[in-house]
Amino acid sequence: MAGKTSGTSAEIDKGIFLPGIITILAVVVFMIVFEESSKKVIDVVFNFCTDQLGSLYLWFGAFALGFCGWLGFGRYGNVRLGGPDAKPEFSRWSWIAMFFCSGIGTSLIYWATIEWTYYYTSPPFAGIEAKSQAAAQWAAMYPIYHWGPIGWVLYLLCAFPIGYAYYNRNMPSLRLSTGCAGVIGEKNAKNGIGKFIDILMIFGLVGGTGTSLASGTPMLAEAVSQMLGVAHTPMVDMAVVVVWTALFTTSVTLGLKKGIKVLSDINVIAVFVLCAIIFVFGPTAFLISMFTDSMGLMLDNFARMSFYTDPVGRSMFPQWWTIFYWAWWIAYGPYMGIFIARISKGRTFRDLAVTVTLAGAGGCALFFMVFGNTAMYYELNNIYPVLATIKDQSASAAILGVLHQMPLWYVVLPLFVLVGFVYSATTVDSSAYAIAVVASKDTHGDHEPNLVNRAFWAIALGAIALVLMKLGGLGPLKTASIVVSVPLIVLMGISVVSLLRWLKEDQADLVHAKSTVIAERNKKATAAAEETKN
Ligand code: NM2
Repeated sequence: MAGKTSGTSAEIDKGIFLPGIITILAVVVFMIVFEESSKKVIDVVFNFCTDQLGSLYLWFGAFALGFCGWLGFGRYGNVRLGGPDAKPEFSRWSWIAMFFCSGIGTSLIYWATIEWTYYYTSPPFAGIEAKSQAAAQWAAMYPIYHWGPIGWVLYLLCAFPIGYAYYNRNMPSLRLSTGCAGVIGEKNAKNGIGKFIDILMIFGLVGGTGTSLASGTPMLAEAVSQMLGVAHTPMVDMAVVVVWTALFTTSVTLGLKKGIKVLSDINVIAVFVLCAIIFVFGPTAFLISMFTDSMGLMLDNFARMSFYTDPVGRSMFPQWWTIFYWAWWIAYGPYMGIFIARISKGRTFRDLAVTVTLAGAGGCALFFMVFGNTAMYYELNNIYPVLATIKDQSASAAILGVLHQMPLWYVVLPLFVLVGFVYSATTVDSSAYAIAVVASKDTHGDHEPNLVNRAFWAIALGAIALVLMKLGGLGPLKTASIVVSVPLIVLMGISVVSLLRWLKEDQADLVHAKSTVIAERNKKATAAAEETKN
């Protein structure tokens, strides 16, 4: 049933909006009141998920890669969201900027600078000695893998069923439940089961964005304090979250085209300038050479890493890193599916598969090449003690220390702060937008979700991060978002089966459309040949 829409805004679907808020509030309050016991429960569940179910994540990651590859290059590669004649709504540049900035937050620059340190000191695979040459090479490569193609296809997977249901099968809303409709039935997708699915997706996202905001906050607060020459107090942390909330609430209130798109465009330019400065004025030859080496190491070991569980040594490396990462990508998966689908009308399956995977993984790799390898260069050449600073002070202090060593640091630091702010703002504004889309009745045409709906979720996401940070209860929420990823795997799987059913059903039409195009082309070719003959 299509919802009533007024002007250019879509009516709020109270059936999702209210239970969504109530569930989130209930969980947050529960976690605050029963902090200790909820931490314990969640820890047990978390360990169970990563350890006992670890292989499931790895299989799912590999499956997503194979499936997206098949969709892109198999017989459905030419299927276009919105039908054969649909035109893209956004330029290629803005499209890439938007999906990249919506899926990646400030944590990229955080991890890009220091992820390698963990692998350098506790390397994967038996026989690689800590802090050895081999450890350095694996340490430079592994983060690129964790932020690489498998992560991006986990983001992309749901975009196919959700986008196809919305644009090609004309279902009224962009929701995970709609993406599952081919299996659970359209009726169930609209009633309790569907609502449960959507609330689960919202919940995963609240945890995910809360984590992003809270992990980026100390780093940015440290940077701001250094720039302004003030002490890094909890007040600075709070001010960072408040500025952030103002930024992404403004962006999401302005809407997709005037807010989110503009902020993403600005971000990508700032990021390129930042990376270019470090690349050109930094240890360029080392960056290129280490990156090249990483590519070889990754290509050589892609399958090994994708199925590495360390069943005998039980170092927990795969569980704490690869599996945890896959779960984190999955927690964002349905949201990214909705968001990518929303901005991808007029794009073919092939375009989606190739561009999202390559541009996404390539963009992340650029950061690791520039930030991570520069930090590693400083450590290996005794220019700055990254490892010791992390141990004695904090990861944020080490990141700032690395920045201070960088060429043109007085330009780099403010740019870093700008990018840091905008990066998570573009993640949270699109998250708030996606939740608002899910909590709307009908967003077809130019109908954006209601203004109150959009602004509400933006402020709510900021407020939750703030409350939890202040209470120190973010750990459980972060873990909870990982735990939610288990049912999300099942739901993402169901949405894939839905898509296959729809494609099969519609195949007759597709084959017909294709043969019409071929017949048309043949006719034109014959006519042209006739003309040349005459
Ligand atoms: N992922 C890409 O804060 C962020 O960067 C959000 C993190 C899932 C590891 C995404």
